[in-house]
Amino acid sequence: MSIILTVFANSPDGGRGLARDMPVRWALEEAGLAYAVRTVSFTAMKQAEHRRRNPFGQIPAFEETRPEAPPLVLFESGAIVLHLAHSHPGLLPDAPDPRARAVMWIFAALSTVEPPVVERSMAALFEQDRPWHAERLATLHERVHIRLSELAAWLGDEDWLEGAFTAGDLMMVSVLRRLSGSGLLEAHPSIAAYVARAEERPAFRRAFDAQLALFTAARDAPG
Ligand code: GTB
Repeated sequence: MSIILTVFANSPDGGRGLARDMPVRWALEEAGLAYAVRTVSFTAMKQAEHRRRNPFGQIPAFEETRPEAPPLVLFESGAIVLHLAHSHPGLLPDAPDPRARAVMWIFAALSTVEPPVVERSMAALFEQDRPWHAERLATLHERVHIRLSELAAWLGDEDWLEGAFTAGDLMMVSVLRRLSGSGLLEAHPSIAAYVARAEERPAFRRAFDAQLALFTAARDAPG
């Protein structure tokens, strides 16, 4: 089996590992799978060749070549992580009920926690010059705080959402990391500690270092 992950040639995240290839890289590392990287520019991302991999002209895209079956091409970071978690040990419990609960947390990360987090990032990045910016940002911060408080109440003193680390934690932490630098995580110490705990995992470090090396090489390339 060989895997190719398509990622930004020049990530706008400044090497902070905030783009959506990061949860996929992390899942690949947790599962112990080797992969190659294909880079795309912002222009190439919108061309027909890449849109065959991701119809929305975005990263990530994932291709898995297997000897016994036609290549599998996937987009959507959550779907890719779920595919890896289902097909390789290490990211989901084996027992059906704990497995279903871990999958539930992947969806909770993407459909309940992520919307206010992303809306806040977009407002902070692109709406700074609007007269209503401060008021809107305060509203969005409040929405994020509500989700973080609810998550902290669930987590309590536990290390992970469902006892042992799963793909649900991987996806939740990937979403929460988009708050880094906003000061919002620090207001919820148990959530900040949860994110830090996940970032200490060797698989996370390998994934982070790989995307940083790519970012640094692109930044330092002549021309
Ligand atoms: N739902 C899809 C998924 O999860 O795979 C969303 C994919 C997506 O948003 N991809 C973005 C993209 O390709 C990159 S990750 N954008 C280019 C385009 O649409 O033309 C989002 C992202 C971008 C930048 C930062 N950053 O600078 O910190 C963080 C996250």
